[in-house]
Amino acid sequence: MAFVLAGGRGSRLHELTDTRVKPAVYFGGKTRIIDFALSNALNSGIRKISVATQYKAHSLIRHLQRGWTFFRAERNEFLDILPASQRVDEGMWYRGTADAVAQNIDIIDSYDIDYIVILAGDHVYKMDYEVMIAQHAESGADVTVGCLTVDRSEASAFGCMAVDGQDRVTSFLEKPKDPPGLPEDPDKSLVSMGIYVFTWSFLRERLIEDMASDTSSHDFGKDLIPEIVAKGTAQAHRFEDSCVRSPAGTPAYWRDVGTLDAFWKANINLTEFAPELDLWDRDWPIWTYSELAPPAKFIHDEADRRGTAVSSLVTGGCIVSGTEIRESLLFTMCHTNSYSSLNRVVALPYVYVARHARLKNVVINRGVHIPEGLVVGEDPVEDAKWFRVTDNGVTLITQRMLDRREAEK
Ligand code: ADQ
Ligand code: ADP
Repeated sequence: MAFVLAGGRGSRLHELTDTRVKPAVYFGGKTRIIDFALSNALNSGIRKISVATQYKAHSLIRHLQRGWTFFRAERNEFLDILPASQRVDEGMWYRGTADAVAQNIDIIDSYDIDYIVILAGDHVYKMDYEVMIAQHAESGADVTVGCLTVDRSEASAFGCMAVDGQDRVTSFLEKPKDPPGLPEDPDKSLVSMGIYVFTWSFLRERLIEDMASDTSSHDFGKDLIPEIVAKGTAQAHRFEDSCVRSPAGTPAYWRDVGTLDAFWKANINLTEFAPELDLWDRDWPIWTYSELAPPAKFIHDEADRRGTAVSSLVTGGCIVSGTEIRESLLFTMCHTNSYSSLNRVVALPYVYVARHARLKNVVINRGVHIPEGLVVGEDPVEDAKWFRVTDNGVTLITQRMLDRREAEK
């Protein structure tokens, strides 16, 4: 089975996660971030999936209920939503990632499984978990940890690992201030993807011990994994061996879109001539709940201004009327009007852009109404008075920010 952790907030996305948890944040035009982990599981042949939720889960649960209905109960297939519901003790929410699994031990027992894959619901990548599970079963390790190589300058956000010649994990440091480099390349570090395969009987025992501990923070990365590594029974699995490359031969793609800059960039990258993440691969589809919508429409206005979108992704239900759109991504049901231009804009569903707006390097939250004549992306000091502007010059616009601006102007 796959157990997907989807309870943490994702605070570095700021107002994008004010009302929804990070796994429920939209990504790529039609999908949400959690769809990648769930689709990987489904495409890997896993038909028993649980999703643990906690923080601001309504949007996520609604998405799963509407869209994730691909399972046949008759064959004992399911997607089970497991909200923190004080099952073990009154007043006790999920205290950490390991506790989110521990509080559901009886439910997992009832699934009658041998192996469990623990996944985070907040990364964008394509991976065949079957390869990793097979490696785990063959090696006889207590846990197999998915890992990849990143620049050492970024590694302090991760669990950093060292391995021996057989890829047995010899050390694991959760988010160290000064991450160790690779022996063969000191500028790179080997880090945990937060993906673990356990033999259930082993994990079950460890979780019961961990639940009773007063000193543990009940977290995989902080507590369980370092302990197992110290015993010498943890094995590394390399993402390169199981990542789904489409087209074949392209670099292994994995992104934590946890900051506004990373979120904006990964979405805008999809508009490139040959994006590193191929959403068009029919062999590894990203399943989702898709809103019923008519085709996107591009129209000339009455003054014969052309509605155009070049190097862009425009989703169903959009109306581009007399607007010039470049290198942008419009999610479902956006509507833009004459004399406006959008340049490197990520517009979530149901964004409305009135006339004479000029927007550049912007993320617009769902349902926002951009007022007539709004200019963003040309004067960062003015933008920062009303909106959230990142160090890299990406601006996030929400309706609340616009309402405040309207009230104070
Ligand atoms: P983090 O990225 O810090 O480190 P963490 O905050 O533990 O990840 O969250 C992992 C997943 O669990 C996320 O999907 C989150 O939504 C979910 N989650 C967090 N708290 C939860 C709770 N109380 N209940 C339910 N779900 C919860 C981890 C590892 C690192 C590794 C990185 C890779 O600890 O070692 O390098 O992931 O991103
Ligand atoms: P989604 O993320 O599914 O597109 P919305 O952006 O419309 O949905 O809302 C995200 C979540 O915030 C939903 O759970 C919704 O119920 C909740 N929500 C939306 N507007 C408000 C509001 N004004 N006050 C409180 N909660 C809200």
